[in-house]
Amino acid sequence: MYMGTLFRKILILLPICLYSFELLSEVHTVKMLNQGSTGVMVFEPAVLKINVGDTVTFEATDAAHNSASIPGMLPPNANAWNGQLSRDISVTFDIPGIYGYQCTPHAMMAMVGVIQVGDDYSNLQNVKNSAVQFKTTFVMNQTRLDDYLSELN
Ligand SMILES: [Cu+2]
Repeated sequence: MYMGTLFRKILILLPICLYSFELLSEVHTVKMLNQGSTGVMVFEPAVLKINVGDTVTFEATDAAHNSASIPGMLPPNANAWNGQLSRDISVTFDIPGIYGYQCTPHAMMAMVGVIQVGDDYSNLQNVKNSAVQFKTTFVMNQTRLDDYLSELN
């Protein structure tokens, strides 16, 4: 009798617990744009702070863009990603730290973005070091990546 009641309570509570857990992780959208509020060839928002376990959908709002992680701008053990041109891609971030990413065909136009996952700054200096080299390839918007990184503090 008692066990039966307890079992029924668990059956009732279990989906509620699973549902609550799901609510904790969010899905964020970053648009890939020819023209944004801060200039041409931009991710919007280009600087994003999210919680561990959140997902970011890079939305192919305008065509001919992609989202790809930049080697040297990932936390240790984090997975790289490399989206296809003109396609949405969703990335779930389970490892905290700073992530730098680019639109591959427009990297030279400083079409880059930064995501901070959790409150972890441990690889920020590594990302900044990589940025010094990376931004030498920019033919415009030379300060963009530095500006984005300076927003993380
Ligand atoms: Cu692009």
